[in-house]
Amino acid sequence: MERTFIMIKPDGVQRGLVGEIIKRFETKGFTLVGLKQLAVSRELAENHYGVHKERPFFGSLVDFITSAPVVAMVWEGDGVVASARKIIGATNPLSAEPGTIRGDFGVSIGRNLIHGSDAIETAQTEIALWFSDNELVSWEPTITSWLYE
Ligand code: DAT
Ligand code: MG
Repeated sequence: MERTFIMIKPDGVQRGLVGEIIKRFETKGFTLVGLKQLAVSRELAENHYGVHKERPFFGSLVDFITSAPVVAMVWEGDGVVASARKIIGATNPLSAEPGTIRGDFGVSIGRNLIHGSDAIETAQTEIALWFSDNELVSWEPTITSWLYE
């Protein structure tokens, strides 16, 4: 079953949006298989955002992500990687559609509340970076037959 890595960034935690954000993935019908709050080390932040190393915003992005706790999660379900990106919305919250997390709760690109893996391969790399195997719980919700035909 497909899995994706989702992280509520420091602004989402500080603004008390953890429950609201989790609720959106939960009520959609995805399954939570990993969840933890953590203070992110510089090393982990630089690794996670390594693809943006040469971008002018890299330093401030790493500063931001390490500035306060984040909530890291792994969600599972058919098509969860692409669907989660839709639930999250466009990178710039001012361009993100209403009804998306960034569209409903954000106003600036450097405070866009949440990260979601952008492809299945990226998700696998990010899950391995943020979670050890024994932190992930495989389980099948009893309501599965009411979600999938
Ligand atoms: P996304 O988080 O939608 O996958 P991304 O991978 O292009 O977006 O960029 C990672 C994060 O970097 C993004 O969530 C916020 C920050 N960022 C991206 N572009 C930026 C910019 N032009 N100015 C400031 N921060 C930016
Ligand atoms: Mg990205």
